[in-house]
Amino acid sequence: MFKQSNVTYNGETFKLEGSGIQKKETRAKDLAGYFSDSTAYQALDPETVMYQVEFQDNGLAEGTAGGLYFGITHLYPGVVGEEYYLTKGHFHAKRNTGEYYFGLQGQGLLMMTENGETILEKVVPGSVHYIPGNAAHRLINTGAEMLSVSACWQTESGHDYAPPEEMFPQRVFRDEVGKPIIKNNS
Ligand code: M6P
Ligand code: ZN
Repeated sequence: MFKQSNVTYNGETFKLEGSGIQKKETRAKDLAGYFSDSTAYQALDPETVMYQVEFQDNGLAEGTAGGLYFGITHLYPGVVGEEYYLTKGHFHAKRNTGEYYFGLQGQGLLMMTENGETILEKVVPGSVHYIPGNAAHRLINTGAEMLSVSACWQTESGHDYAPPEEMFPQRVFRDEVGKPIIKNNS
């Protein structure tokens, strides 16, 4: 018999629809220590939503071997001081498990760091990104609109939120003409 999936991707809103969707919001208060300009960070309303993640609830518990998750991150545009809004970023708790990102909406960067070396891939609608299994990874919104990026990762990967300065030795700022520039953590 034919069966309808309980989750649909809406290409106009860039969001998931249906039943069985889990959502998680990350607010300014959850990002203490993630931005270089602590004065500008403290000036934010702590309840400001910085990004939302939605993913299909496929019934699998994190840590289950063999399964996959599919989700979408929606990262708002903006800067803290001159540093662009970003996701926390993480290693996979089970190392050497890769992940795919796929750009849906907006303009940004995927920062991947492995053994102290940083790769920044431009994320645009339609861009496909393979994240190697041992790389710390995060999204950075360098554009003026929402950055929406879909992701597919293994149920057994988990998230290792190591201290940000241990994961990412470089940062991305807005320069005087509004273009992204890379700086080393001092
Ligand atoms: C993507 C995936 C998720 C991740 C989310 C937000 O959707 O990589 O596993 O949770 O981005 O990123 P973070 O967990 O680093 O805040
Ligand atoms: Zn990941």
